[in-house]
Amino acid sequence: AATTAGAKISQKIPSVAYPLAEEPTEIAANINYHAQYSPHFSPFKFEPEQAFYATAESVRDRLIKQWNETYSHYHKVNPKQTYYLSMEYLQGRALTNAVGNLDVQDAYADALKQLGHELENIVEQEKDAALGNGGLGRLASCFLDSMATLNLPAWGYGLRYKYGLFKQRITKAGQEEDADDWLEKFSPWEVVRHDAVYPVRFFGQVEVNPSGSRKWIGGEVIQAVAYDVPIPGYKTKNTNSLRLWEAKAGADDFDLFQFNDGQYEAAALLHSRAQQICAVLYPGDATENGKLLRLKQQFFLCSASLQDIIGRFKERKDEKDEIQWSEFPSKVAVQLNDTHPTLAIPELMRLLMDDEGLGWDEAWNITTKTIAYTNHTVLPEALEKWSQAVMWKLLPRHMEIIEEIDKRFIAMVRSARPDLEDKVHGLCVLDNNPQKAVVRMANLCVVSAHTVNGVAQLHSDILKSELFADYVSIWPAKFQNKTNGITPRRWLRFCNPELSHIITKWLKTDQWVTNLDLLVNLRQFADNSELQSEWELAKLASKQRLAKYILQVTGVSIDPNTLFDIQVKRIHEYKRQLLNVLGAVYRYKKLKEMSTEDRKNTTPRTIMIGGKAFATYTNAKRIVKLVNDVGAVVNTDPEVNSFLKVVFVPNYNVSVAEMLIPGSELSQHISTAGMEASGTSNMKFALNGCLIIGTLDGANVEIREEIGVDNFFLFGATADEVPRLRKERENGMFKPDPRFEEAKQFIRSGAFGSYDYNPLLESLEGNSGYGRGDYFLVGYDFPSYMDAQERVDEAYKDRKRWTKMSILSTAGSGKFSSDRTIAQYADEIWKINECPVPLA
Ligand code: RUG
Repeated sequence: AATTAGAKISQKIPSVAYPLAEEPTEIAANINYHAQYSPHFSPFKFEPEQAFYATAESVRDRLIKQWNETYSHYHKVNPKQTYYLSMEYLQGRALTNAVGNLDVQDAYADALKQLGHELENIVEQEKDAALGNGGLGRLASCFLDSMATLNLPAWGYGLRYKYGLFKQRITKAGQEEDADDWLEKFSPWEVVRHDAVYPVRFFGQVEVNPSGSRKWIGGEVIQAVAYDVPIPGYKTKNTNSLRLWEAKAGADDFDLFQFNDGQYEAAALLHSRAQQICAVLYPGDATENGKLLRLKQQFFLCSASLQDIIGRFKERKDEKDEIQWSEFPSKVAVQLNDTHPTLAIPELMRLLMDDEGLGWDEAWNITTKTIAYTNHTVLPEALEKWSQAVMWKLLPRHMEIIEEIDKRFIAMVRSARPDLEDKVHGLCVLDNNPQKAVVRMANLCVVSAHTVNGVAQLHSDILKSELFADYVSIWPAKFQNKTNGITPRRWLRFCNPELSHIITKWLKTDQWVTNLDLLVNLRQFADNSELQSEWELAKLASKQRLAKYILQVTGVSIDPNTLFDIQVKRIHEYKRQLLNVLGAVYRYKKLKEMSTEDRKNTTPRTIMIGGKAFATYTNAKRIVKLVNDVGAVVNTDPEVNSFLKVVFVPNYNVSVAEMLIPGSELSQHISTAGMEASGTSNMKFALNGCLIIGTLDGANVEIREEIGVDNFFLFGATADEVPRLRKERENGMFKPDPRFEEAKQFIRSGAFGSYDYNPLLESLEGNSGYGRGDYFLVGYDFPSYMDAQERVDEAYKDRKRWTKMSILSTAGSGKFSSDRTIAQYADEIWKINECPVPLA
C-alpha cells in the first residue's frame, strides 16, 4: 500500500521553480522545447499532431504546478473532502478546457500562430476521452469541473479503460461498432503514480480466527495503479484530481519457470486476467463471464478507491495522535454515482472491521455517515441486481457483510415498524428467490447511505412516491433532490465563443461564467433589435460551421437557412427517437402530396438525429437504420429536399456535441413522461439559445418553468397519466390517430427501402408487454407531438419572435449550472467547505 514513511522532499533546499512562460514568444519556445525534449515522434516534424502533443505537455506543466500546490494546501488544511465514485466519466477533449480554465487561451493561440499553427485546428487533434456511456458519465465530468471551480476539496475516482465507448460507424447495415483505442498513442494529461498502488483481491475464502475475527484470504490479487488526470478550476488555482485505476499483475506474478518451459500463457495468467479488468467500458454482460467481469470492475474501483481514501485519512492525522476513527465521517464524504459503486459499502465495512479492527457497530456508524447515493433511473432493467451465487464466489466476505446488513435491517423494521411486515420482502437487500437469488444494489444503497438523491425534481418526487416510497416512511429525511446541471465553461463559454462575447457585451461582465444566474439580466434586452441581430448572426455562424461539419462526415449538404432541429442522445425506445422519425416521415409524405406553391409556405427543416445504440439492443439499432434509410430517400428527392432533410450524425460524442449545440435552433427531448430521470443535453441546448420541444419529463419540467411556458413547445401525456394510458391500451381502448397510422403504413409500403421494419413498428402495436403494445406511448403522444411541431413551424416564420424566445431560453438557463448543483451537494449532502489555494 502507499505509504508516506520515509524522507519527504526537503523544505530547506528549495526546488528550482520551473519558469512558466507568460508571453506568447516564451510559450512558443516552451512548446518547441517539448517537441524536442519530450519526443514522441521523429525529430524535426511539427505537423498538427506533433504540435498538439507538445502544446498539451506545455499546458500540463502549468497544471502540474497548480496541482501540486493544491495537494499541499489540502494536506496542510486537512479539510473534509468529497470522493466521487463513478464507473463513468465522459471527459471529451481537454486542451480547450485547460487553456480556457487557466486563462491562457489567447497567449497559446498567439504562440501557436508563431509556430505556424492555429489553436482551433490543434485542439481537434486530441482524441475524446470517452470513458462513459452518456448522461451519467458526462454529469460526472461536469461535476469535476464545478468542484474545482468552486475550490472544493474533492476527488473523482474511476477506471482507466483501455477502450472507451465504441466508435459508431454507419454502413448499409446500420450501426457497426469499432473499438475506441483512445490511448493508442498516449494521453498527455495523465500522470502515473507508482506510489499509489493497492492490492485488490477476488475469489478466495473467509478465514475465521480463534478470536472470532474474520479475514478474507486466498483467491487472486490484482494491483490497482493510480493514473491521475488534473482537473483545473476556472480562473482559480485549485486543480483537483481525477484518479483512474489501472489493473496490473504484481512483479512476482510472472512464472519464469513455466515460461521457459514453453507454457507462455500459463506463465502470464494473472497478467492477462489483470488486463481484462480495465480493458473495456461496460463489457457485454449477456454471458456469465461478462457479468463476472463487470462485477470485478465495480469492486476494483471500490476497493482501490477506499484503500486510498483510508490511507489519506490515516496519513493526515497529527504525527503523535492516535487515529480517531470516529472522525472519519467528518473528513470523508463518499458519493456513489448510481448503484455501480455500491460495493463500496461492504468494502468499507470490511476494511474497517477486518483490517482496522473496529467492531460492527462502529464500522456501520462510520459507513452510514460517510456514504451517500445518487439514483439516476427508475427503469427496472437499469436497477442492478447481482446473482448471489456469483457474489459468493467472487466476494465471499462481502456477502457475509451484506447478509448481516440485511438481517439487522429486517430486524429493525420488524421492531420499529411492524405495520410494514408485508413490505419487508420488497425492502430487504437480498432477494432469496431460489430460482434466482440476487442482491438488490439499490436497496443496499438506500439502507446504508445517509442520503439518497434523485437528479431532477420530478424524478426525486417519483423516487419518493413510488420506487422508494416505503423507505421514505422509515427515513423521511434521507431523501433529497439535486437537479442536475452542466458546466457553463465547456457548454457555452468555450463551445460557443461568438454567443459568449455577445452575452458578455450586453451584461457588461463575464462573471456569468461562474455565476450563471446573471444570465437572467438578458431578459430586459430580449426585444432589443440590436441584440437580436447580433444574436442571429452568431447563430448563423454556428449553423454554417455545423453545415460544413455535416457535409464532411456524411456527404449531405444542408442549408443554414433552414430550421436546424436536433435530437442527440443515446438511442433508446423510451427516449423516442422513433417518434421523431415517424414525424419526419409524415412531414415528408405531406410535402410530397403538396403543390409546389404550398410547399413554399412551409418552414424548411433540417432534422438531425445522432446517438449510439447499445451493441446488443436490437430495436435501438433498427431505429438507427430507419433514420439513415429515411435520410437516404428524403435527401435525394429533388422535389422536397430543399424543404426537408433528415441526417443521421454519426459517432455522437462530446466533441460532436460541442459542434452541434451552438448551431441548433430546436431540440427534441421527447421521452415518455416519467422515464427520463433528468436529461442534461436539454440544459445545454437551452443555454445556447435553442428552443425545446418536449414532454413534461425529467429536467424539462424545470427548464420550462425557468425559461417561461411560452418559450417551450410542450406536448404529450404527463407522468401521472402514463399508468392509466398503459392500462387503457392493454384493455384495447386505444384508438390511434390516422396520421400515426399513415406514417407507419408509409414505412411499411417500402418507401424507404426493403429492410423489414415490421418488428420495430409492431413494438408500437398490440395491446401489452414491455417492448410491445407501445409501452412507450409513441402512438398516444403522436398527435399532440405533430400539433406542437406545427406550432414550431409557425413560430419560426416570425423571426423576431423566434430570436426573442431564443434569448429568453439562454436568459432562463441560470439554474442549470453544475456550479449550483455542486454547491447544493456540498452544503446539503457532503457538508464540505471551499478550500481555495492562496493566489500568492
Ligand atoms: O438516463 C439518465 C439521465 O436522465 C440523467 O440525466 C443522467 C444523469 O443524471 O443519467 C442518465 N443515466 C441513468 N445513465 N445511466 C443511468 C442508469 O444507470
